[in-house]
Amino acid sequence: DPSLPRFRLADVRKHDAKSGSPWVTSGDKVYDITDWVAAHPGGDVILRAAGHSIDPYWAIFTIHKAPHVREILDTYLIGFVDLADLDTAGQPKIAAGEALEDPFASDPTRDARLVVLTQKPCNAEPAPPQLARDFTTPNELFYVRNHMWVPVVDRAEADQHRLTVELPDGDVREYTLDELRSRFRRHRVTAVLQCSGNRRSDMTKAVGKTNGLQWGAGAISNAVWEGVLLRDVLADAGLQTADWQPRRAIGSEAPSPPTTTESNDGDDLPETDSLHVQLTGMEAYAASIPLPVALDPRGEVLLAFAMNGEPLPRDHGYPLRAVVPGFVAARSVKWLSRIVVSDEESTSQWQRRDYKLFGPNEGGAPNWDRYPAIQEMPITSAITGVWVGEKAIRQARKQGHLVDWPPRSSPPAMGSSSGSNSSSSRAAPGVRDLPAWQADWMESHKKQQQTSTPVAVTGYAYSGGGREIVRVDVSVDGGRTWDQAVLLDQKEKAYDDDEAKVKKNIVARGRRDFAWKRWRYEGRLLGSDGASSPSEIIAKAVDSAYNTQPERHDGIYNVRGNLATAWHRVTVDTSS
Ligand code: MTE
Ligand code: MO
Repeated sequence: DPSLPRFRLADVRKHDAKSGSPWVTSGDKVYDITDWVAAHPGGDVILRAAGHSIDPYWAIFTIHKAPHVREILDTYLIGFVDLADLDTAGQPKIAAGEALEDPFASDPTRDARLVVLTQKPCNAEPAPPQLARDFTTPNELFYVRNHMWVPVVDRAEADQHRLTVELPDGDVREYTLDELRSRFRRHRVTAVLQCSGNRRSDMTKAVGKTNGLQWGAGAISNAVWEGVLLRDVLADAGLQTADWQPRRAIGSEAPSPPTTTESNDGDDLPETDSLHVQLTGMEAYAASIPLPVALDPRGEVLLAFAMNGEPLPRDHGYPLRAVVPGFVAARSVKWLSRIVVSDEESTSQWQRRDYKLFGPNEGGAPNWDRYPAIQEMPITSAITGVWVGEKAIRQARKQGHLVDWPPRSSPPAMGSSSGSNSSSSRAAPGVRDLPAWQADWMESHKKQQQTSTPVAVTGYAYSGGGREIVRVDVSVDGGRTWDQAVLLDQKEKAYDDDEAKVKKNIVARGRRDFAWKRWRYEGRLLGSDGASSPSEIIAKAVDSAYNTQPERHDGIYNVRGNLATAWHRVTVDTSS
């Protein structure tokens, strides 16, 4: 509309975030976003651009935001930038000394050891040798998956960080971080966070193009989270549903059983099953989980403020984040500022679009509503280190990659393909006591041992929903033969064949385990005639429900490359 006025940039600059009447520009257009900010819960995002161009932000948002957002912005158009302030390309001139607004300028610095996929926003994963070296990932090595910039919360003001809780009846409660810490029972849970895009690059290599960040096997990490239980906070806020009446007293282990008495007036209340908990971060990222997940008396959905004994690092949600153990990490909303219990899922594209799985043939413009959002995670595993040959293995030990290797006092028993499962080797019976065919076999096996190359392999395995990893199968010959890896327990010591420990392991299977299991394997690569050749090393895991991984990526291929969980394969060339 040419009848609209033109504004000098100097005037636009005055309409900053503090002005009470914020404006932004896009190209040569000027928008008054005052009403937008008032109407949108995530309106403070756009406020970051107030007085300036929204285009640098737009570049970030177009990754995810639908064109309809632009249409909304167009309704706030009030005019154009004065011709005197436009360059020859029709873009607002940036005055000397006026830096182009960088939304990421206040992002924290990251550990140099992280493998960076994108800098702005930051997406980075630990490199394989460090990935599963420790049971709990050091905070500075924990993978980072940001959709936007890192919100700035001043250390001095963190205690006053506000969490808004809105209930289905419209009631709103506010908690400061300080209140959450002091008024609620603290809870600790060791849990993996894993992005649905973990190992996406494996699927791409095996099948073809996938959309999204091409993660290696490092979009997963494990930490001890500390915070308060979401269900305690919801109870305190006064949430009631037809089949769930909370005990008000904080510290109670479980909510009271459903009551059917008239006096509870339960008829007017919504059913738990029909509700969702929407979680929104300070930079407007949002997602949701079904309410029953939050209320599960065995559940451990946390509002976390600490990670591995330290305040949350900024990249991981400082000062408050949700942690939904066993679920896709996209639900563990960082920089948490708002919770809404609603009769619908979060309307964000991170809930309704990005984290869904279509069939291998369903590309193009899929019907987004056809399938549910990814919530509980399936099983996966990965190889994080392979060392071939005595020398390399010795070096790996020195470098600490195999520090928690099961102690071995004597060489592996003959007849066991690797001996890696036994720390106390049984003595092999004397060759002369055996039938001839077996003695022959032992001889040839011995020869193979001499002509083959030792290999050490490390990795992790994880399953969602609290299902514990019970077994990891490893093949060093492309899947012709298999052996079992040694699972390391949480105290970083290896299980061994000791009867009592095996029993302990089995008993433990009844419980829920939200952590990963790291594993170690030691075997031998057999070349034909003792000659070395490329070998394919494969790992696949089994969980307590006997779920296992698909053999190939073809069958689970999806255009977004989500949940790339097929057997993990690494080819090693032993000819050098
Ligand atoms: N929360 C906010 N506020 N913003 C985000 O971009 N990314 C989500 C989730 N929570 C995200 C978020 C996704 S997709 C993942 S995989 C995890 O955070 C990553 O958590 P991490 O960076 O602590 O590893
Ligand atoms: Mo993610």
